[in-house]
Amino acid sequence: MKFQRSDFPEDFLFGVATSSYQIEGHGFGGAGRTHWDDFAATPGNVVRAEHGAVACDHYHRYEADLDLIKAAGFDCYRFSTSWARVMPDGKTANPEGLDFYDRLTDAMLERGLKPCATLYHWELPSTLADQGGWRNGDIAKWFGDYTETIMGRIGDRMYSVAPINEPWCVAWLSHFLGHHAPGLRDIRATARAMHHVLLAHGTAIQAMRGLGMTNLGAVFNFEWADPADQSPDAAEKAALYDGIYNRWFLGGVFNGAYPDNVLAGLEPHLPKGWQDDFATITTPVDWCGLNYYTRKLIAPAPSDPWPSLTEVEGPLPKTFMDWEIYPEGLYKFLKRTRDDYTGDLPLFVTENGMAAPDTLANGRCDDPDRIDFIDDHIVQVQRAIADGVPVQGYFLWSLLDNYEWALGYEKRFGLVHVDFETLERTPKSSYHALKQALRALT
Ligand code: GCO
Repeated sequence: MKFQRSDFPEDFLFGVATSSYQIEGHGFGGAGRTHWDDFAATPGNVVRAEHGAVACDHYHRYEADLDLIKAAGFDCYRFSTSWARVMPDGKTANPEGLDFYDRLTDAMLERGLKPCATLYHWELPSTLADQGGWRNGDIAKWFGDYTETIMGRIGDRMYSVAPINEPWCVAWLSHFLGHHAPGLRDIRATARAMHHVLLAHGTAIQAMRGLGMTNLGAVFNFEWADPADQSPDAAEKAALYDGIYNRWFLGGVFNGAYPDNVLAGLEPHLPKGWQDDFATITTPVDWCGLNYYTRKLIAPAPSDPWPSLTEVEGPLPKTFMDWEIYPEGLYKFLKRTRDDYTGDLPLFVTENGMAAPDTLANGRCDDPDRIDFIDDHIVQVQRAIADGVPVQGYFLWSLLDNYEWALGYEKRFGLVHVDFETLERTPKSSYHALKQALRALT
């Protein structure tokens, strides 16, 4: 790596991120069926119809996985708790599930790792999907109850907690684009999910405040939107994409308002009295997390209904996800988030990383592109810090190769290679490089 720990402020945190359904093995420990199991069981939704029943078997191998995090010199582990493991029917607690997260928490603390929890990384219990899932406004209350159940058990030992990973994915990607569970393509469902996901966020923050918890945040994913050409129409559509993807969620949580250009399309479909919910949605948080991977070039699609826009292929080098590599976008988001929304609030890069078709050869896995990717994005974090943006940590996505949702197991994001036949773990060269960089001080 081109950086070392000593290039950062002393209390800057480095971590890795994972999520429950992507690594644990949802077939174990009495976890309930999720809408991802239903989505994957429907032909055409997921590559080779792959699902998370075994995944990386982290459920049984978590101690060895935490050893890997510790040995690399990371400070934090950003993990998630599965709603359907904790409450298989969405409402009744599963003692085995609570015990698992209790063991996992203690195993982190034994290793001196800071537990950074996310409460929802997309494991909606199927029973709640049956009741409309994110379309149903009652989900905020259901989610609040789940929050109290899981945090009532492990909340006393968390370093930080965020309720919901990537509200845009929960709402737009899953209800408008139909790429993720529940696979809907319905504008009314989308509008409701866009709003209810933030209402659930605020409700969970209030529930955790009620438990006396601190260091609570929100985690958003952002994509930089550039117009595909110089035309005013393309500029307007890029601004709309930015509104839908980025500003809706930041605006809701930090300013108590949604962007006008997005309301123009969604307002007719929002639930009655939606404005009243901002009192809950804007419940203060202690930090803001940014997940950042890429940018998009946006062009008008005049023959489509609202939002009448489309993505066009960009010229930059791409990852195995076909995502353009655009490190500067990370700097731009850190700066803009501070300037327009969060002010002095600490910011964390809660996810950044890339997929590659990594293979094992002679027991080694070389991933030089990932090393460059990380270096190039770290430079942008340093640029933001130099500009006075209060960035306090950086988390890699991900520790392990894992279940990349609709793309199944072939898009490898890990610092550690996983053989999905034997489940053997092999640290890649990026893991070893980071270990060097993070150890430099000690
Ligand atoms: C997300 C999620 C992860 C993904 C990762 C790569 O950002 O979509 O947090 O679950 O695996 O981002 O797509």
